[in-house]
Amino acid sequence: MTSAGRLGWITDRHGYRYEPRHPGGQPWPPIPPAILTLWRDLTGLSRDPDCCLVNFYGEGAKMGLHQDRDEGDFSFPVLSVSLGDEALFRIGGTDRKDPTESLWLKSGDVLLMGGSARLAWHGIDRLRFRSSRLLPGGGRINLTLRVVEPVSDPSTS
Ligand code: MD6
Ligand code: FE
Repeated sequence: MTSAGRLGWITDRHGYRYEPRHPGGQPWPPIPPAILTLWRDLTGLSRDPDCCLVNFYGEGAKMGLHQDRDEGDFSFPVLSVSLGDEALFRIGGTDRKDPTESLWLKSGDVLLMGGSARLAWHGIDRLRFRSSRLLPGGGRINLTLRVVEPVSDPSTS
């Protein structure tokens, strides 16, 4: 796991949080322009994301059902970009007990979770390891773009 952008998602003995610096002390690298273009085109927002979270999934990796709720303003969507091996994505409703549906996310797929889906429970059940040739060693990279800080100036949203 790593990040790009103004804020990155880290964990240490104090728990999980967004921080302006990598644990090594350096600022996070900028979000690549092509990824920012994707965000602007797909969300139509003039507010850019604060964080591009980068997650690597190796063979057998999964991510349990969760909600993304560590950001300050849930009116902004989260945009996810899938790269590499196919992954079985499961999404339900805003209640953990809501029924879920599953779909395979392939390399290049984008998923925008906004509106009532912003707080939907979701996760990755499994990977089709080596189903893509994008990454030489196999695996999957998922990017999620998020606005982390609540906006005080309505003209920036
Ligand atoms: C993944 N994605 O696709 C996991 N979160 O690897 C997420 O957890 C996620 O795709 C928030 C919004 C969209 C997502
Ligand atoms: Fe998530």
